[in-house]
Formats: sequence, C-alpha cells, structure tokens
Amino acid sequence: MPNYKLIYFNMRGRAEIIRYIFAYLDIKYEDHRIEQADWPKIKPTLPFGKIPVLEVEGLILHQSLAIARYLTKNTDLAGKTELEQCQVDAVVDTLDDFMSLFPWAEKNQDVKERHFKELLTCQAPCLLRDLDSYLGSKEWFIGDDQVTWADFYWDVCSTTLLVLKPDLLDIYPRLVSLRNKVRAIPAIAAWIHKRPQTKL
Ligand code: KDV
Repeated sequence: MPNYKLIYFNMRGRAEIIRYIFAYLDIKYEDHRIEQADWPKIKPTLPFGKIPVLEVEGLILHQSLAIARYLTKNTDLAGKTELEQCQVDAVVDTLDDFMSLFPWAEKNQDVKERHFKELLTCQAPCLLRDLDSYLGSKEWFIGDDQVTWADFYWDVCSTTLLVLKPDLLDIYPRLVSLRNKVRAIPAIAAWIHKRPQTKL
C-alpha cells in the first residue's frame, strides 16, 4: 500500500469525502491538519495553491473529487458498470456544484450571511426536491444493492448543510434515512465517532 498523506485544514470541508473513503476501504493514511496561521506559508508550495491535496509516492494530487475517484477506482464504492459510474459522478457533481456556491471565504460577515441564507432558503429546496425524487424508494442513490461514494458525499454535504439550517431535511425522510444508512456502516460510524469535532 502506498504512503498517503492528506493535507487540509482542521475541518471536514472538502477533505471529508476522502476521509470517509479511506475509512471504508480500511486504508492507512496521515490525516494532516494545518493551522490557518500556517496556510500563507504552505499555499505557494502547492501546484494550484489549494487544499485538500493528497501526497502519494512523491506526487501531490489535488482536487478532492479527482482524489476520491482515484481511491475508489476498482472498488465497490465506484459503481459496478461504466453507466453506474457516470451516475455516481453526476450525483457527486450535483452536490458539489451546490456546495461551491457558498461564499465560504467572504470577509464581510453581512454579505456572507445574506448569501448563505439565500442559498439555504431559496436554492436548497429545489436541489432537495430533485435529490429526493432521484433517490425515490431505492436503497442508495445508484442502484439498490451497493452503497457508492455518491451516498458518502450526500452524508458529508448534508451534515454541513444541517449545521447551517437544522430543519433543512424535515420534509425529506427518505434523504434523512439515506444519511442514517451511510452513518450506520461500521467503518463510517467508527470514523464519525473518532474524528475531531469541528463546525464545518
Ligand atoms: C469552508 C468550507 C465545505 C464543504 C464543501 C467547500 C467547503 C468549504 N470554509 C467548508 N465546507 C465545499
């Protein structure tokens, strides 16, 4: 097994999907969490000045979803067929598009709060309605018999959305139940229990 070092802030954020995948696949890695104060020093050393990155065999891999796709390739988390894999990627991208709309780094707290509120009250309902009908009464987002990393990403993203708006899923019991099924997978449950508790 290669030596893996994951570098991110002390947050779930964009690294958490990678941590879920490592946990589920029982892969050892270093969960390196940097201080905000050290970020300006580290940023210029990275190929695109962004984290998370994953160091593996002397390479610095960037882009959380590319890293997640690399780690899940040829595993049961990827989707069985190429068509299923495309559906997994599409659900992941749909969730990621939405999470990327949030002005996470906005300095003006007024502007930030207004923008967050707008996304959570006006745009989230449309996304949730579509996710709920896409899920339908299936066991998982893609197919009935196997969890994929799209289900993991739903748990990761919805955990943060629920911190921001606790009543977000009150009218979507099937989306809540999907979260609960992901969180009940023993390796994921163990990770959630032992991970550092952070707001985001
Ligand atoms: C921050 C932050 C995120 C989740 C998904 C971007 C994110 C950024 N700061 C926290 N959570 C995408």
